[in-house]
Amino acid sequence: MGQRRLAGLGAIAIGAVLAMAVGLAAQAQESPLVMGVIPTEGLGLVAWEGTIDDLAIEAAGDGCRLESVWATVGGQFIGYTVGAPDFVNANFESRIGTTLRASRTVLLVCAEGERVAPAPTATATPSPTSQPPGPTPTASPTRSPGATPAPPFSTTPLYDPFGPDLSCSDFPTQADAQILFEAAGGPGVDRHGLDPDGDGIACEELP
Ligand SMILES: [Ca+2]
Repeated sequence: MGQRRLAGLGAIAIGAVLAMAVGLAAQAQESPLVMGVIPTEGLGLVAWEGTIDDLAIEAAGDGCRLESVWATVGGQFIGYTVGAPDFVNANFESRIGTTLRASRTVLLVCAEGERVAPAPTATATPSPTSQPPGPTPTASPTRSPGATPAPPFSTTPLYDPFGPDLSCSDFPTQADAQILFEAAGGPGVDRHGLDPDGDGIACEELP
């Protein structure tokens, strides 16, 4: 009688274990976290199928800044310190490797009191579009104190408007001829014959 009841309980227990195993197997297909819960800080015991780097990313997504991963080999704890130089983790890498198997349960250590905000995308990398600040634009050159501004357009005739007769060839530019032309009475009076066609513009041929 008593033995039968025990047997019944044993069957239930075995059934529960089987159900857990099936559940874990189903979980294993969906998530690299095969068993356990990643803590936000302190210790956690998990079975992870994948690399330690991926585990660190997953942990960061859960609010854990992963400090180290510990596993036992031959009854001895061997640690992998995340982010440490290769030589620090050489023992772990040579005996376990950086890719964990679901069959191996590892101990996680999340940084205490430095809970990181769960990142929406754990693989977020610095934006490639962010560029270092470019050279600051150089200050616009200031006019040196000694530099005199270009003189305003002069309206002073090069010659005496009422002096000796002039021709277009006496002027370097049309503007110079025009000034004298107007000073001498142009366009009403073309004293020097600078506007033979009478359109009011002296010496069109000049530059
Ligand atoms: Ca003319």
